[in-house]
Amino acid sequence: MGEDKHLAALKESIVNLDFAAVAKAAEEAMKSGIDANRAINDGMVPGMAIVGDKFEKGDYFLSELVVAAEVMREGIKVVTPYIKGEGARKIGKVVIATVEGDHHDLGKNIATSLLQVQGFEVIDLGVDVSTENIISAIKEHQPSIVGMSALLTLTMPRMGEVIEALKAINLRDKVKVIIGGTPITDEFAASIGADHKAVNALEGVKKCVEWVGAQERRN
Ligand code: B12
Repeated sequence: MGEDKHLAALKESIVNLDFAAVAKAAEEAMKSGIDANRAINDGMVPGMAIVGDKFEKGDYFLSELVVAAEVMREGIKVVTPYIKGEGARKIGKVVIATVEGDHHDLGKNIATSLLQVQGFEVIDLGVDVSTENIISAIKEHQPSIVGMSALLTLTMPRMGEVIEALKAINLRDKVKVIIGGTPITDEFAASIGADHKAVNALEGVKKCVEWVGAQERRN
């Protein structure tokens, strides 16, 4: 089977809400040597995008979104051990959260796994996390990077609130802020003063590695 066929099988298994098929497609993709990040970004994520379109058109209901998310989680579980990284060396600390009012966590969880594989210590605060709780975690853990995820246009402004709260307590210049999620644009990131908008989890994590590398060179 060619690479495209493996990616198509991953995509279809998510669209078809098929647990057995996603596990099989993920295992076969890994056996054939497909990069785990590619399996996620070019196989499973496009499948989720189709599920989203179906939901918008009324072909799928909320219950189907819930199942699709579980199917994708299953696929990610199979490919995660294949993600190549730095191993044991700890290179930095990241506090990560999905902002208040938002329960979408697949993207945040992928970013978390990739960060850990790259050697970051990740404090994952979970979903629906208030600005107050994000700020107190930053005060407690003193990370060099804060990652936030939002999938709803309604919850995106919470990211700006966190940045404003950081400024108010003079911590803004102590942390880099990276944000992600489908509705987030570069313009939005610039408008709230975030340091970076992740194109996808892999690109975002590369930016984090770059940041800590630059910091190490300065120290
Ligand atoms: C799965 C899903 C759900 C699941 C979520 C399950 C879960 N555990 O996450 C459930 C069923 C719970 C759900 C609920 C709802 N959903 Co929903 N959902 C989706 C769907 C289909 C896929 C989202 C997803 O997981 N994508 C895959 C992941 C991997 O992509 P991602 O999050 O963007 O992450 C990637 C990057 O953005 C990046 N990234 C993301 N975050 C971060 C953070 C950092 C730090 C970094 C570095 C990178 C990074 O990395 C990832 C991989 O590359 C989308 C449709 C879509 N096209 O996005 C709708 C969608 C987001 N949902 C939508 C809606 C409306 C809802 C509900 C309001 C529905 C309802 N009527 O109740 C509720 C809201 C619940 C809430 N309060 O949050 C709308 C949002 C519309 C809008 N513009 O606001 C969408 C767009 C569907 C649609 N087309 O209408 N949903």
